[in-house]
Amino acid sequence: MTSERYNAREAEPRWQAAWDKKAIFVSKNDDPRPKYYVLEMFPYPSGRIHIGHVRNYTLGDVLARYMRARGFNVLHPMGWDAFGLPAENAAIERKVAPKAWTYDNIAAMKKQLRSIGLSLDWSREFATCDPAYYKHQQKLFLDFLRAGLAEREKRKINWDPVDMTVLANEQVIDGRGWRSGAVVEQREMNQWVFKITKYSQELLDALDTLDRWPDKVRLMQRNWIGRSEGLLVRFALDPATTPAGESELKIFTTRPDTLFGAKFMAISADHPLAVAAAAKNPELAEFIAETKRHGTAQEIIDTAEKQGFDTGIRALHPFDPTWKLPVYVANFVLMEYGTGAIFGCPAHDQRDLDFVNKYGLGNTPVVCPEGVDPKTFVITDTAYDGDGRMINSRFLDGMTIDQAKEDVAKRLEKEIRGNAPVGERQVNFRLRDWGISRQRYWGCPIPIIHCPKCDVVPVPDKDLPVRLPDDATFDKPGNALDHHPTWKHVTCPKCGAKALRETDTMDTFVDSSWYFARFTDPWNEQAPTTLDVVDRMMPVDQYIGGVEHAILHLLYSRFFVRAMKATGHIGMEEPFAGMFTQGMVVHETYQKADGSYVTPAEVKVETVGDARRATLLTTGEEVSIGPIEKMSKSKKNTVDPDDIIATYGADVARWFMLSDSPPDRDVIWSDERVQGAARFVQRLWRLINEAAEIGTAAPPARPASFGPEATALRKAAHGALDKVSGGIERLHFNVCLAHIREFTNAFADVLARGDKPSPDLAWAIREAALILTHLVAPMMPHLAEECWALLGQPGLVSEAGWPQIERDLLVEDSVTLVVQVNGKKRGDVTVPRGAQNPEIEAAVLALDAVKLALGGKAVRKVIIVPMRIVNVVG
Ligand code: ANZ
Ligand code: ZN
Repeated sequence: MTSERYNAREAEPRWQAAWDKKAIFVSKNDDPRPKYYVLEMFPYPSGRIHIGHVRNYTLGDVLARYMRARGFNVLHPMGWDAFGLPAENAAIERKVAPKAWTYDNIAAMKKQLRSIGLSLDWSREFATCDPAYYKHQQKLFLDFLRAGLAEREKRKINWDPVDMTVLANEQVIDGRGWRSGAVVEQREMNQWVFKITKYSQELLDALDTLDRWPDKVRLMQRNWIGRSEGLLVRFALDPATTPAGESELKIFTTRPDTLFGAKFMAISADHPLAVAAAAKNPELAEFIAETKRHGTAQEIIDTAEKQGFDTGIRALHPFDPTWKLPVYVANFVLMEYGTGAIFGCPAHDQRDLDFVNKYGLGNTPVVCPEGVDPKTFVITDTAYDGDGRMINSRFLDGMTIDQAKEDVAKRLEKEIRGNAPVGERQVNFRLRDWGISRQRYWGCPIPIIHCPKCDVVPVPDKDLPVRLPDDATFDKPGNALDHHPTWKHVTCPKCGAKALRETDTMDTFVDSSWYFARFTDPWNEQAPTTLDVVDRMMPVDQYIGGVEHAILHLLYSRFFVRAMKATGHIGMEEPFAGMFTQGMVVHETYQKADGSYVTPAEVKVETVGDARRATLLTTGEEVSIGPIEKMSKSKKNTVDPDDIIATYGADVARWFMLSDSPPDRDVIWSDERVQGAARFVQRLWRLINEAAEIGTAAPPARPASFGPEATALRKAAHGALDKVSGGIERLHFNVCLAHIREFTNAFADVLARGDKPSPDLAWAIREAALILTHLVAPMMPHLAEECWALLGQPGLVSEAGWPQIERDLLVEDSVTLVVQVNGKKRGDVTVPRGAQNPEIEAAVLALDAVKLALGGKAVRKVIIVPMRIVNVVG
């Protein structure tokens, strides 16, 4: 018997090499078996794999290995989301070319990924910064342009005058650029946009079909798309107060029922009426300029104090021309939504209430909650947005909200002013078209040429790819493509005049919006996809990634696939049939007395009594144990996958990642638990060694019958097989691991009995060892290969089929029936499966509870509902 320890460091690279040599994870597009596409969100090549990657890829790998064993043609590819700002920052800070930096990182991370033992098809690998990839992205852009799905549009953007770049809303902090600190300007600039709003309704409706997506992700997308039904209302303006040329104000409301609670009108700082009013009012002009400086990000608007400026203009109530409402310019009204103008009803909208309380405009409640006396119902600091009946609303009084909405809509639709109705029903979406222009070097060039004569000219398909120049320099702020001495100077493909290339590149979210489709045939040089292949291999059956991508990446991808369908590049709408969002890896934090953080590797944690105490390994200085938080560089609470793998091996890291919490929850990194996983590996190895030795004595053929001991073991083995199979399919990996541990314990008990097993038991022991090996193979593939070899099996467990479950071993031996006396439950009874009625009857009548309930009365009848209930009638 071997007592040798399992040596992961020696075994793991050996098995990785064996898998590579046989290319068993390479999937073929002409494989006739049913396909299964597992994909984890591909990484950004930042330089190193972090522990979150290990979790993400392990989850996908378990599923991929399992489905492969179940006989599917599994597609499990990997690539690199390789464009983006960090490469340019590296170029600025370290004077390395973005391309060199990126590919060095890819090489380093690929080596790390290999060390985890993932069953990836590397033959399909690509990086999105490869011209061989982005060439097709440029082709897709041009096809979208021809189909009206891409457009050039003037847009308001945040401009950082120091960094000379456009900033995303998230990069504007208190009105200043996040890097430069310069006051951000709002500029109108030509931007390329994808027309995602053409699909607003469809993207919303189809969410209902995505039944293998988390509800929370679908809800987030629903809110992001933000459909609302409402009414457009044209308010007439009092001519005596209104700048020349203006006569009405159009607003959008979802609450036309509250019209009689109106106290003011508010318009956006960008609204034409605001601009007109400011022309003769310098104070107003200053207020508008100040408001714009604050930026337009939703969060800024939501959190900033509500501020307004009375323009002096008065609007007339649509149901009462003598009722005049002041028109304010307000910082909380966005130009990009609805009409950029609202009427304010403070009693029923918190924002409006905050506003009137500041400016002393008062409020009138118009919806009264059921059961509250309208005479005493007042609103002070908290708006009421619940249900109720209309009050203080003339002809609407007594109606429900819905009735009032309908009544107002009907009346205003019928009322004609000028030659248009005053009210018009409208559906609005929050979703905006996707602006993809970025003033950056390290991104996919937009294949457009600007000609002084022909205006915007698409680069002809035959000239693709438009390649990034390798010799860009980064010594000036702004876009290196724009600074390049020659790159942008071209001749117009239409007329031959001197022309300029578009120097904006695409948002990197474009790169990740179709990579999953490219993986199906990355070898096609002619087109982005190969139709019959992409339609056979897509959709992704199980996509796995972080919830931080629940909105943008997943929504953009859903749009992109629709646009690809419209332009003939794929035959379906939805890219991801199943979506899973994994939790984070978290760790406690350690801080020295001076507040600086130290890494877990630098401290020793001890448990003294009930308390835990942490000290610095080097000096023994006590450090405080802080809260458990997401691993981050700033808090230094990270663990390095390389260290873990070097110390314990990849299988231990994988096992730990799977074992501790459900995969959609956060997992707390714990050294003790990792050591527990390491002990389990050794234990399993010892058990398989013992079993292997016993197994050599087992008869080669399956015995005709099994004794009770062998049967019990076989039941445990097949029971575990059944539960683990179902658990993997539902991604309940932590539950699977609990079943494996339970079965391992049962198996260890049998082996511990020590006496020479009968031939049938020896056979069952060998079977159990093989099943155990299969069960751990998706999670700890290296150890499983080692066990497989030890058990004398041919080939590799990674290419072996999943064991057949013997269903009759899953059937329980006994059944439990509910016992009733005169229809009332009095207990239950357990009898052998297949027991006959007289036997059941005797067992029931022998129960104390039954005797007690009968109270000496004679039994008139016993009714037996097979497998379920016994009713004694007395
Ligand atoms: C009057 C009113 C009374 C409103 C009330 C709400 C409650 P959703 O559901 O998101 O579509 N609104 C309209 N356009 C706006 C803009 N450009 N900027 C800021 N707010 C705007 O929201 C629609 C509601 O948001 C509209 O209904 C409008 O205020 C406001 F008791 O009109 B409501
Ligand atoms: Zn031209």
